[in-house]
Amino acid sequence: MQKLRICVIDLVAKAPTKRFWGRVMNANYASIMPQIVSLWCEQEGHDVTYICYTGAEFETLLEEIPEKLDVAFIGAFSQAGQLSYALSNFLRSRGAVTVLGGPHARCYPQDAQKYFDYVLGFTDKSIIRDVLQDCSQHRPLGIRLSAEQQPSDLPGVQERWKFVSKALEKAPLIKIVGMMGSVGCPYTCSFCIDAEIPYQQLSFDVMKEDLRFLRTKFKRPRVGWHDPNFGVRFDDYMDAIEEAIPPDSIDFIAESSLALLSEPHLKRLKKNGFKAILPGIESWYDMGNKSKTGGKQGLEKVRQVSEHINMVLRYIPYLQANFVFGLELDEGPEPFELTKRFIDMTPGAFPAYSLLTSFGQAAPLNIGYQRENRVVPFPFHFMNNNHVMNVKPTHYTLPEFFRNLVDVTSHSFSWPIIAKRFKAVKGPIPKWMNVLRAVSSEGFGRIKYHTGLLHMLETNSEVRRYWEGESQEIPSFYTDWIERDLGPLWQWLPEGALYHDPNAHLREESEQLLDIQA
Ligand code: B12
Ligand code: SF4
Repeated sequence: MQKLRICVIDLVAKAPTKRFWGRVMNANYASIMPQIVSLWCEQEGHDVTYICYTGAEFETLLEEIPEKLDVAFIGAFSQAGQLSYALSNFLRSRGAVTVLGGPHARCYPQDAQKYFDYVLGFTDKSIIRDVLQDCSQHRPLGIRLSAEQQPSDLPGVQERWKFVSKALEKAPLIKIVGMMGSVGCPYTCSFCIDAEIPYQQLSFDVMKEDLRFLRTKFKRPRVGWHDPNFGVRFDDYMDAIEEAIPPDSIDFIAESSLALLSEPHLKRLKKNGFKAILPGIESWYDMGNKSKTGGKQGLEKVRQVSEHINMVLRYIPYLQANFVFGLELDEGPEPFELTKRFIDMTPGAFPAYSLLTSFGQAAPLNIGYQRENRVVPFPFHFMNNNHVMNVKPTHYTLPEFFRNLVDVTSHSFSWPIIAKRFKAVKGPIPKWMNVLRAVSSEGFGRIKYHTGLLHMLETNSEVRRYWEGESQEIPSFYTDWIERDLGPLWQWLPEGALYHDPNAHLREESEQLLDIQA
C-alpha cells in the first residue's frame, strides 16, 4: 500500500482564545482517541502529523498543517462542528480526503457526512485500516463507518507518548495526562450518550505499565481519567494502582458518580492520591441510582447529597458538582432554590451548571424531544451545554428559566459564597482554583452572558422568535459571533453549514422502519 501523508487534528478549542484559563488548561483537555488514531496510522506505515489545536490564532493552526496531505482526520466536539466543516472544506481544496471522528461524528453523522468523506462512529484499528485502504473521495455525501461496539482494548500512554508529549508542550504551567481504564457505563441516565453503551473494562496491565512509565517522565505526574464513570470496578482499579505505584505518588482527577464514593472508597482514593473528583448530581428529582439517594427528591435529596459531598471533601481536596437544568421534572423556581440551599450547605463544592442539551442521536431521551418537535437547531458552535439550551422547556417560559438561572449563578458566585468556598476547602491550589474559576468565564463570565441573554430574550424579538423555534433565521448576533471566531476559516465554511436538521435522527429511524416494513 502507498505511504500516505496523514494529519490528525484534535480540535480542543473552537476558536482562538486569549483567556488565561484557556491558555493554561486547554492542552490538558486533549482527547485520547486522536493520539491513538495517529499511532494506528503510523503502525500501518504512514507519515503522521498530530496537532492538538488549543486556541492559538488560526494562522498558526494552518501553518502547522502540512501543505501536502492525502488524509486529514479531525476529532471534534459539536461546539467545534462549524470549525471542523470549514477546515474539512479547506483541506479538501488542497486535495486531502477528510475523516471526522469524536463526539460530533457520533451525535450528528447525518449532518457531518455532507462535509466529510468519512464519518466514524465507534472506531477501532480495523475501521482506521478500512479508511486508509479505501482512501477516496465520497462526495457529495460521505460514508459512515462504525465498529459494532467500543474497542475492547486501546493503546496506553506509553505507546502514544510521542503524541501525548506533543500536546502537553502547549500546556505551559500545569500538565495533565489523559488516561482511560474503561468505556461505557452500567448506569442508564437517559440524557447520557453512554446510557445504552455497555461497560467494558480495558486492560489493567496496560494501566499499571502506564502509571509506572509516567513516574519516569514527571517528578509528580497528574492524571485525568477520561472514563465516562470512573471506578465502577472500584477494588480492581485501586488494586491495580496500588500494585503499580507507591501510595499518593500521582495526583489523580476523575469523574465518578456519588454512588461509588462511599467512605471506605474515599479512604482508599485519598491514600492513592486522588485530588479532584467531579460527581454528577444532575437533578433534585431524578437520577437517584446514580447519586445513591434512591427515591428521595427535593429538599430531602439536597440534605442527603450535601452531607455526602461534605464527607467527600474531608478526603478529596477538590470537588466539582455537576448539575443539569431544564430536565423534564424541573418546574418553577424550586430546583434553583434547592440548588442555592445546597450551595449554602456545601460551601466547599464548586458547582458546574449545564443547560439541558440534546446532542443529536447521543442519548435515548433525544428521539422523544424530536418527536415532540422541541429541538431548536442552534448552530453547533454554541452547543457546549452553556451558551444555549436547544430543547424548549415544558414548564418554563424562556425569560423565566434564565431569570432563575441568573439568580442561582449569581448566588453561587457572589463574593460571600466565594469567600466561604475559599475557607471551606483545604490547600492553596484548590482554594485559588475555585477563586480563579469563579471570577473568570465559568462564574462571573456566565452571569454576564446569561444576564445579557435574558435581556435579549425580553427585548429582541428576532432572538426570542429563534429561541422559541418560531423562526429558522439565525439571528445576526450568532452569525457575527461565528464569523468572528472562525476568522480566516469563515470563508471556507460551506454554504448551508450553519444550519442542520434537528430531527435528522428521527427521520432516519422512520425511514429505516419504512424500509423494514416494505
Ligand atoms: C471524558 C469527557 C470529557 C473530558 C475529556 C474530553 C476529551 N477531550 O476527550 C473533559 C472533562 C475535558 C470534557 C470536556 C467537555 N465535554 Co466531555 N465528555 C467526556 C465523556 C465523559 C467521556 C468521553 C470519552 O472519552 N469516552 C470514551 C471514548 C473511547 O469514547 P468516545 O468518546 O465515544 O470515542 C469513540 C468514537 O467517538 C471515536 N473517536 C473519538 N474521538 C475520535 C477522534 C478521531 C480523529 C477519530 C477518527 C475517532 C474518534 O473513537 C472512540 C472509540 O470508539 C463524555 C460522555 C460519555 N459518557 O461518553 C463527555 C462528552 C464527550 N463531553 C461533552 C461535552 C459537551 C463537553 C464540554 C463541551 C463540556 C463543557 N461545557 O465544557 C467540554 C468540551 C471539551 C472540548 N475539548 O471541546 C459531550 C459531547 C457532546 C457533543 N456532541 O459535543 C459528551 C458526549 C457528554 C454529553 N453531554 O453528552 N469531557
Ligand atoms: S453515570 Fe454518568 S456516564 Fe453513566 S450513564 Fe449516567 S451520566 Fe452517563
